[in-house]
Amino acid sequence: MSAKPTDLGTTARALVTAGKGLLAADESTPTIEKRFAAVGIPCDEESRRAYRDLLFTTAGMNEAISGTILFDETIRQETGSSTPMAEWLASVGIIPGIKVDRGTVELPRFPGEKFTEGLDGLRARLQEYRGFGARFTKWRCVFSVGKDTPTGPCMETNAGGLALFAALSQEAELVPIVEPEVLMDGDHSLARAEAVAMSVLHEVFAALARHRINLEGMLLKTAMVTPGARSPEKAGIEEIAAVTVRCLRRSVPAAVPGVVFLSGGQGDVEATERLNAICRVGPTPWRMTFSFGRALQNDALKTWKGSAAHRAAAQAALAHRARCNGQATLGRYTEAMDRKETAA
Ligand code: 5MM
Repeated sequence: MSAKPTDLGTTARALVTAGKGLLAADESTPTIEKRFAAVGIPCDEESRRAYRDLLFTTAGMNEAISGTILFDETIRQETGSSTPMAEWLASVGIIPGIKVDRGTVELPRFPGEKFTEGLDGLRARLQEYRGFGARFTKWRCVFSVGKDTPTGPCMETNAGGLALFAALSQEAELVPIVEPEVLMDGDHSLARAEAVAMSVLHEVFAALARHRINLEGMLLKTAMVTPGARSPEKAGIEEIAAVTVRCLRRSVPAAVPGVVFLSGGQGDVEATERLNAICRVGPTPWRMTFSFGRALQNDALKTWKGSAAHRAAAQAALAHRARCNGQATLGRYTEAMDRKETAA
């Protein structure tokens, strides 16, 4: 066997090390602008740099964070101590990665459905990112759940894009994180969410197989299976955990080393509790962990408010959330961990 698959596999497995997960800090400029605006922080290149610097230099982060996903602008920036961001992360034992898709656009003739752009010129960009020290990549596509959606063409188009992205990443010796996100928006039931997630995953893994993807050298990033955010149906934590794991067992090949969850707009503690329950369900062939954006950063961002005076408190908030989620991956999170923090 050639050295390449082993190297990819080593990185992929390191990203899902027991007790650790990923920090998704790959918000594109329009997205981070929205997040900053919600808490009154002006958005410019320096405020974005200062915020990512705050996140990445949080002491002890490497105890619960195995890897961090960066955005194109961030991988070109430096920490306050003039160290390139990816180099800094690697120096504290956190694997740097990069979001390489260029966002979603309307799928022509399929109103309301999207496809993800970014394949043009990707081969050259991957070489550049490797030069910056990236060891993995991420590509996200989105599916909304409606009466007649996602449609077959939407699933096929996006699955094809994910497969080409994964193939180009592996060719560049970067571990692809394949993220077909089924959105939580909508009033659909838990059963419908599971059926859609299964169809999407079947389509994606069929495309990955056709494109000869090395499954041992990739990760899947997916949403937990929940009823739609506006659904009258309320599912309990244990039910969500059982359905999520059942859906994944029926769809994700055993050769994939890890499944990492996005938070998708769930509450911070809610996301931790559900992850904890998922990780307690029972043996699965792949490790499961978090790759949260909002559910890790919400508190830190609200605390920081763009002021250097609040930097240490914001870092403490991030470290706390990361610790809780790290414990959740071991099924050891308890509500008391969050009570203690509130009391402190
Ligand atoms: C951090 O948000 C990422 C998407 O950013 P853009 O929409 O600006 O491209 C996203 O891919 C993220 O990595 C995952 O969806 C996880 O984030 P959440 O907040 O859902 O945990």
